[in-house]
Amino acid sequence: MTSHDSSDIVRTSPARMAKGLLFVFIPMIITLYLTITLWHFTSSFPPMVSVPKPTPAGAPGSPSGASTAAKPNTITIPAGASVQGNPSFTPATLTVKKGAVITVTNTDTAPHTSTSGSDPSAPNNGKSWDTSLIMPGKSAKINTANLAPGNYPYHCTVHPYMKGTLTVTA
Ligand SMILES: [Cu+2]
Repeated sequence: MTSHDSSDIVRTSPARMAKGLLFVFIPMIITLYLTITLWHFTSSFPPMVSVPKPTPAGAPGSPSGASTAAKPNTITIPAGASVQGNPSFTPATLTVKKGAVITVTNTDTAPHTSTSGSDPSAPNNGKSWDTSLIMPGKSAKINTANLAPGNYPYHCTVHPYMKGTLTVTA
């Protein structure tokens, strides 16, 4: 009965195959799920990346960069910014490396935007970026990955006298 033996092998193989595949795919799916979950978690807390705060005191091993950047890649809209003459964006000029993702935080009581272009009538108004309305206490991101190095004046569409400059370096 050799034919019985061979049919037995044929019948068990798919079962083993399925088991093997399950052992491969279940950990794969779990890993994928965890990766995606942690990815979102990590990207939703960008300030946590800048943990090495205590190092700049000593910092003998880091001669490059990290010298002047106190609040890297951050623009703050201070309270009172909606009143003409008050500081509108701090720092007024922010310099970042191409690819940096800037967080614009509105600490004022009025909604504001950061919109590229020197004013709402500029031909390039909003062409490079537009956060749209940032509500009080909220923040928005400006991604510089697709911006060519250079100086970018920007303004607030709600209060066109609110102006700032973003400088992107290579
Ligand atoms: Cu505004």
